[in-house]
Amino acid sequence: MQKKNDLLLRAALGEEVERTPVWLMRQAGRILPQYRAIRNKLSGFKELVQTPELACEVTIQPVDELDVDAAIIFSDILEIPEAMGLPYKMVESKGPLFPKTIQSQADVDALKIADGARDIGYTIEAIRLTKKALNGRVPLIGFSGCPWTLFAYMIEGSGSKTFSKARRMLYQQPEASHQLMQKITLSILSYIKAQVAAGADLIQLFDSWAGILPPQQYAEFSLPYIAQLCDAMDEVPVTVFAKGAYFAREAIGQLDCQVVGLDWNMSPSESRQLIGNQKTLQGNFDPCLLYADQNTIRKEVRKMLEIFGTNRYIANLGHGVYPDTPLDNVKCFVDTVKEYNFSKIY
Ligand code: 1CP
Repeated sequence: MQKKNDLLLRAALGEEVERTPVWLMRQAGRILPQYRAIRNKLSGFKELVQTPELACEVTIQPVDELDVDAAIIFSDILEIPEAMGLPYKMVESKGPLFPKTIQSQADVDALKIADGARDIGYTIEAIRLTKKALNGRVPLIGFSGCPWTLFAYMIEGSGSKTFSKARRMLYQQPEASHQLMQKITLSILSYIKAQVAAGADLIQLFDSWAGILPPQQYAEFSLPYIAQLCDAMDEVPVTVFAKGAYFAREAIGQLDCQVVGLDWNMSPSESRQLIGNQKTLQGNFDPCLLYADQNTIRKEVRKMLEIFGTNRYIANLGHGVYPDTPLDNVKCFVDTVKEYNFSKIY
């Protein structure tokens, strides 16, 4: 039997590890030819998400191909808005689109609180299948978008550079905004609890659009809801990745989570100082550096590992890997982390 790899979980909990665990955000996806082969046979992205056997297969592909220390379940953050009553389409090479959006108190009232196990049962089933297929090989990460990031898509209706409609809503209808945030939070909670019950070993919360809010609004409309989620999740470690929220690092350090994700704009040493020693840090290699030559990649990875140190650290990128990144460079990133000589710095 293969040896159980629980490096990620031990690092998340602050236990000693023989080497730094490594995985990549968006590792299951278009960087892998195996993924593209499956994807091209289907009607679209949603068919892949909603077919548990296929979602399981593409979740395991990067574990086989890249030998990373974790799998992340293949799904999307937009399953929750859909489960609450706002269906989306994934438009090829453009991104998500919600034909109906939330604009008023009446729209908020009409949404339901999702029941994760029932309404997103296909991903819960995919977790069950993946957990069984992995058989302890590496931990399985479950995930959700954070309330603010889901709110942003539900108001805006699609991706956006500014999310100005979503931000406008916070100023014009603060009460309805809080009510929506609360409904989203309860939906997320039901969903991540179901993920854990199905076998997820760690939950990562993505606040991908954290960085577009002013600090005060982030403190009012995002953090309290993330805090509710962290407070209610004591079964497994939780990672909070708030992209661009450099201004909120101190407050994120106070959340009841075990891991804080950093993007590539955040300095490791400054982040450690602001967040404190009680959290594991995750990140924060610039995904664009993976377009550089491999000597540069190796040099920069070692630099990153030296700065973060061996304690309470998980190696990753500062955001998702870009789909056209050369696969050999992704492998170079993973292998350099795994080959790094710990003894040198003891
Ligand atoms: O063509 C394709 O196959 C679709 C591309 C794709 C993929 C592979 C989308 C559309 N979603 C996913 C999977 C996905 N999404 C995962 C799978 C597991 C893994 O990481 O390997 C995860 C964790 C997500 C999460 C997600 N979806 C986030 C949060 C993380 C982040 O990158 O910030 C966000 C913001 C989304 C929305 C989304 N889904 C897809 C796209 C193109 C977008 C971004 C839309 C925009 O521009 O705002």
